[in-house]
Amino acid sequence: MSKSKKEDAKKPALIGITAPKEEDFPSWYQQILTKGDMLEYYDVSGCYIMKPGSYSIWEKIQAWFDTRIKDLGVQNAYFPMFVSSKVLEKEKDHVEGFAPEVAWVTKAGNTDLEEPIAIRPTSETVMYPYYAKWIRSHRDLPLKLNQWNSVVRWEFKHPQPFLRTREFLWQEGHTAHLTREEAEEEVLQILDLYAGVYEKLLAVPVVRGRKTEKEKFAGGLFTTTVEGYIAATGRGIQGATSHCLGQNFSKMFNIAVEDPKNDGEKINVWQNSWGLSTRVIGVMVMTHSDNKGLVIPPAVAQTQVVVIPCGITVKTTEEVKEAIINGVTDITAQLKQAGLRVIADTRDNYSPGWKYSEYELKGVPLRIDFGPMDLKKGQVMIVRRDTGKKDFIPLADVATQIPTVLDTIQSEMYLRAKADFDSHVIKVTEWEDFVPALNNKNLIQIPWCGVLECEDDIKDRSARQNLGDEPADERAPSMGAKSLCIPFEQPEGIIKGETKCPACGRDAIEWCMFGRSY
Ligand code: 86X
Repeated sequence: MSKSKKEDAKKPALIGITAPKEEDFPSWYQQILTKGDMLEYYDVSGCYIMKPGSYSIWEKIQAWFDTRIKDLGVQNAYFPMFVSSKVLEKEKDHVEGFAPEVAWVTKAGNTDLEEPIAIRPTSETVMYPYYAKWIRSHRDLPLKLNQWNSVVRWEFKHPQPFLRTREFLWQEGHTAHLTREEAEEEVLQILDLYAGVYEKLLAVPVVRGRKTEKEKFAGGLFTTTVEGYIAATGRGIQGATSHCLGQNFSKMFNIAVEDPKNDGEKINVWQNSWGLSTRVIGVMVMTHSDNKGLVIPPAVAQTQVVVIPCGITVKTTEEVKEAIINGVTDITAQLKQAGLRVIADTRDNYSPGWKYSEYELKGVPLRIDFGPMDLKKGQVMIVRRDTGKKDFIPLADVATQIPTVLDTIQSEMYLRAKADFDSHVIKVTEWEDFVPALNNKNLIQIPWCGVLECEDDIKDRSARQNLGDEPADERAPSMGAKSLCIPFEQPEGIIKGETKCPACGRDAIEWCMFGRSY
């Protein structure tokens, strides 16, 4: 005992989160990630190290999504990360707006390359020339390939771990179909899987919808999206996108087959592309975590349960001590047997209190304490990370009840986040209510006219009304509102020819969700 006391004295005190989420969100986010052991800063701006604490979450997402896209007939492949300038620029229109973000390799050692080589910011131009080569007959369709890779976009906006990084991990799926109907069906199937990643795995609610013409991927026909909400900042965030590309790319890259019905007629294939990135982890962290540290939903937590021996003092007999350690080992084995991800922390050079703080920081969903009193009563104490609520469970029921408790945590985390999101989506029908609602950290739905100029106007007016001299960046509340999506689930209340768009007075067509956004 005296030995471990001494060791304790040498250990640096565990410093918890010192920036409150409500008062200094940027510092809070930084502390949560580093002290929660998810992330390490790096000396290239906009690049971060994903430690096992976050990478394991990505692996869970990969496993879930990968299984489901394979059920849809998608296969994984890997294409090179380098793109020749000739190929990248082949597709001028698509690349034009993005050109400033493309990173180039210009040298090998001290020698200049003959031609600079781009690093993929996305893989359309890398993949589609080979789609043209591989797709020769309608029998080669559908072609459905996905890759799990990283891409590089050299952005100059303020970087943020997970949300905006210069290199990020994602999956990009690219499929080719004979018919428009088949392509469109897949767009929505994938969007549902994206919603599933958020709602089922990360316990984060999203709104499914379609991007406006202004916000869609310009290279495609239409873009569907899942939109999230960061309650702490009141900003919307694009969660993932599933695009119906139509025939734009297939015409450009000459991806065509002969019509199986009409002899000899050439048909350009119908394409989709869809992507989900490690941004999801940032959204999850911002949604659930608190001033004690990370709060990770059980479905993706690397460790779902930690079992800690408690109440051992100098007065505890060897016999009781041994019985407690054996109990902890047994509980752990039973939970492992029940299929849970569980660890026992039997280190004797850390106090239980120190361990509690550590697992709170790391966001382990459930803690089990086992001490002399529990031994006597044949029970364990459980403590939920999300609510802090304590409860007792009979030792004999641990293997059956703990999985249920984890399911409860998962669904209650989702329901709390959903209630928060729902209460911050405000329907506005008078312009005068728009900016005040925005300033109260809401997203806004308006009966909208669908006109591009009106959308530009809304952005300008919602920015300007917040006079002041802050820059229109990241931290500035004066940033204008963008359209986030036209939700698939439309509220009632638009009467054709009667209901007016509150921003411009034209006839409203459908409800559109606007907000400040990431
Ligand atoms: C748009 C479109 C699409 C496959 C997805 O959203 C899902 C997965 N791709 C990506 N996009 C670009 O096309 C793009 C192109 C260049 Cl050259 C760039 F530097 C940045 C880009 N960013 C987004």
